[in-house]
Amino acid sequence: MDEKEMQRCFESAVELAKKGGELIRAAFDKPKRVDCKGGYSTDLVTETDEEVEKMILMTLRERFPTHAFIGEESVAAGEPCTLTDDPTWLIDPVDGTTNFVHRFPFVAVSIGLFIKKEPVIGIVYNAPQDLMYTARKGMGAQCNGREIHVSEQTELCQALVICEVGGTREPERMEVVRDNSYAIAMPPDPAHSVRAVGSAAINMCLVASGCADAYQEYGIHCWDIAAGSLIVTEAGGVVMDPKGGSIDVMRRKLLCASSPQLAQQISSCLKDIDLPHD
Ligand code: LIP
Repeated sequence: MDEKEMQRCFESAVELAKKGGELIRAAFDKPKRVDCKGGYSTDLVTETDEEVEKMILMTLRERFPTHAFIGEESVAAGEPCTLTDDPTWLIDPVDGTTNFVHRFPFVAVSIGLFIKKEPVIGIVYNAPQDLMYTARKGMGAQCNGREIHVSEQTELCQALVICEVGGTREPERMEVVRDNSYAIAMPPDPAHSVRAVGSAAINMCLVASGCADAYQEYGIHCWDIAAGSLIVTEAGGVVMDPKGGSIDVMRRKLLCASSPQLAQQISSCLKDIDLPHD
C-alpha cells in the first residue's frame, strides 16, 4: 500500500471514529435497548453498538472494496473472524458497552488496520471525553494531535496496573482473573494499586499516555485490542503475550506495559489460561 492510500485509510478511520463518537454521545444519556450476548448477563450489546458498526463498515467497504473486515457485532451475528495477510480492518464500535449502558464515561470507538497480520493504523476515540488517540506505524502516537509516551516505570512495586474482570463469567477464566489481580495487588511485591476501567482500547491508551503503567487481561477479543496495540508500541511501550513472546491479537490475552522490565515482573506472577481463539 503506498503512502497516499495509507494516509487515505488513516483519515477515513479518524473521520469514522468521530462520527461513531457523535452517535455514542447522542445516545449516552438516553434510555437504551440492552441485550446480552453468549448467554451471559454481563456481556452487553445495545442498538448503538450495531448502528455505529454498520455506519463504519458501510463507508469502509465503499472506500476500500478489496479490504477485509472484522467487526465485533458482525462476528456476533455469524460473520467469519479471519485475519489474513490482506489489509483487514478490526472494529469495535463501542468498546466499553457496559460503561455506555451505565453512563460511565470510558466508551471508545476502536478502529485498527492490519496488513500481513501487523497493525499499521490504530484509532481509539473516547467519545464522552472527546479524546482522539491515533497512531500510524513508525510515526508515533498522539492524543488530540499531541504526542504521547508511556511512563518510565520499570518497577511493579511503584506501578499502577489495570486488571479487568471481562464480560463473561466462565469459572476457569474467572479464577485466573481473580488470582492474577491478587498476585499483582498483594505482597510480597504489590503494585501501588490496580484499576479496572472497562474498555480494553482505553486501557491501552492510558498506558500509552503514561497514566497507567501496565494492563493485562484474559478474555478480550481481537477487535478490543487491535488499534490499542499499535498506539502503545508507537508510544514506546511493550505489547506481548502475558506469558512472554509476541502478541497474537487472536489469542484473547494481552499484557502491555511501559517497559520490558515491568512487563517481565508482571508476566512472572501471572497464571495463564488458553481460551478459544477468535
Ligand atoms: C470490553 C473490553 C474490556 C472487557 C469488557 C468488554 P466491549 O469490550 O474492552 O476489556 O473487560 O468486559 O469485553 O464488549 O465493551 O466491546
